[in-house]
Amino acid sequence: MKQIKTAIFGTGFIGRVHLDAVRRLESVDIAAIADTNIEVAKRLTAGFSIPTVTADYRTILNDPAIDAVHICTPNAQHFSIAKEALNAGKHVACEKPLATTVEEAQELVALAARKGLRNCVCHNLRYYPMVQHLRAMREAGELGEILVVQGTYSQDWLLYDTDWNWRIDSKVGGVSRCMADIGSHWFDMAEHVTGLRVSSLCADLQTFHTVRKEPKHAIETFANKLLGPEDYIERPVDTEDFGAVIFRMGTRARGSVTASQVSAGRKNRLSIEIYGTKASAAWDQERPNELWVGHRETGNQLLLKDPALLQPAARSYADLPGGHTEGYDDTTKQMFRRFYASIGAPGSSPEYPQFVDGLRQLTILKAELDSHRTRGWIDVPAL
Ligand code: SOE
Repeated sequence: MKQIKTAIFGTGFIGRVHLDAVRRLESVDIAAIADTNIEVAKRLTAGFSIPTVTADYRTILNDPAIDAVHICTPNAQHFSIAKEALNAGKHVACEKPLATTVEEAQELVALAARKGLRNCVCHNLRYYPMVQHLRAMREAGELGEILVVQGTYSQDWLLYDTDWNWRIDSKVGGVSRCMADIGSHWFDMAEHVTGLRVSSLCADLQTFHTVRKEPKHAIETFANKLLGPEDYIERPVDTEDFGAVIFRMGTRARGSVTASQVSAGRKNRLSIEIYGTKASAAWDQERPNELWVGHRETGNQLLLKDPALLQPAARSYADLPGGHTEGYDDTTKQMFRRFYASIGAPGSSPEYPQFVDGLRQLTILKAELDSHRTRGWIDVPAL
């Protein structure tokens, strides 16, 4: 198979995750890295023998040898860079949220289709092996009809008013923070696993810190815990710390979820519980290799990840034998493996979240923002 040449734009927390994931794929070479902070980019790539490291991503887009690009910049730049990349004929893997508005996302979906280019939006959390097992259990009818879907996505890294990150600034991160950043992962997983669509919702959002102290110098995502009080400037905040959503999935299924970036002790807890007419199942990202299955008439089960015991449809998402933990990094590897396989196999069906899934999440997000503003229920259009 042809060796695919790719590039990564942005070298923050998630750019490094992409770099690690792509380096684990045999058919792909990382040929270039771009970051406006060239020193950070050089530090990251030192020792990796990546031929091009530049502050200007456009020089990479102009290079005909590059087949694909990864967009790992702050959210507000996703739309314009993805548009330029597609127009330059590159396949695109873009971090979520795909854009900051529904209209932008629609334009990207249409452009990618017109150009016939592969497009991926990074809802990687679908690809934990036990999440795929849960999906396959539901497809096999083991849960029965789904009645209730509930959960949370809770983090604590923005609990204090001294906690800062570019996502807090709506001009850089977009008008929504908590719901766009982590609520979108939860809804993507809920729809992916249940096969149902959120049809209407009612949301309540809250900004606990309407003023935060921004560090005088740029810091890495999650690295805010290391600074002292003297290092800050006060800034007004217009993005939410928390959201609660109740929702309907069609005529019968009902659900609720909270997303929070101010929940002490919860580091990255995406938890989802699905209650069906035959059985229930619950999964927690902080214990990703376990799946709880609940029964009415017999004892409950705690399943441990073991490829030999997974549903056949879930097996290819586990690369290691039972007892060998697979985690967050592995989900991105699984996603990009399928993205690059599709580039090497024109005409094949994509087995990863595409721009249309990014558009879906922006549609749900818009409904959440409208609902919060109007204090009422909002219908979520089907795509
Ligand atoms: C920060 O909240 C963040 O890094 C998100 O941007 C990711 O998508 C999520 O996986 C972990 O938390």
